[in-house]
Amino acid sequence: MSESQDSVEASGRMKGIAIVKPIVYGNLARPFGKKREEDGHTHEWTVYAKPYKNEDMSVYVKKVQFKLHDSYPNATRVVSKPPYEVTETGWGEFEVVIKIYFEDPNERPVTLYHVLKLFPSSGAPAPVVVGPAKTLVCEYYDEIIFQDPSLMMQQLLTATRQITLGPYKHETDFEEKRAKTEAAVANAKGKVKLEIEDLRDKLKLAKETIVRFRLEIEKVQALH
Ligand code: SLL
Repeated sequence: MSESQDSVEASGRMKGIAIVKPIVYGNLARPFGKKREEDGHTHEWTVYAKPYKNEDMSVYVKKVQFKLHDSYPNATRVVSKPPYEVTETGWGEFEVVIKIYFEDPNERPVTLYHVLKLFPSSGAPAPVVVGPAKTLVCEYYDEIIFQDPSLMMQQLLTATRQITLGPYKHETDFEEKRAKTEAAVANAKGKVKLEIEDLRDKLKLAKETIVRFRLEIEKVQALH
């Protein structure tokens, strides 16, 4: 069999191909305003995984499993069509395990971990607050990378269609976030560069000092 790029291997995988699917996952949380008498719940929340771009993920996603805290009845929730989300009420924050399964059973499921956020004070990053009901949004951008996908998966991944014909946007301005992150990285790079220059100068000085001392020692030894 040829070793050329993009060829289908005996395993049925398209060697040399990587398909990237940007996604957004996280949660919304709306406070009731006061504790609910019967169960002490304080918020209604929705945890989700969705495409970053206007694209119907159900073409290649088989199901999404959300593993909630054990205090919830049937803590493992399976959603087999979009929107891939779970809405519940509760009083506490906990880690939700989001597992995405693909149409191709040979494609390993992808697992995301999201700490459900209900309260604006706890932890970073600062959540976005939207709407009159003071709904909090805590979501993240990520990418699923399909390396050497099967022919079937490659076809599903590229046969995309839109979820909505209307505008498609997120609560979080990820472009702004990208710009800010890039600026922060550039700034950090500058600082590291200065630090390296400083250390290089110190090293140079130390080396020169060693040479000087060595000469001194040789001089003194020559006298004896
Ligand atoms: C905490 N470690 O102590 C976390 C646990 C549990 C969240 C949070 C209620 C579930 C139910 C609920 O919000 N559980 O009543 O069905 O903060």
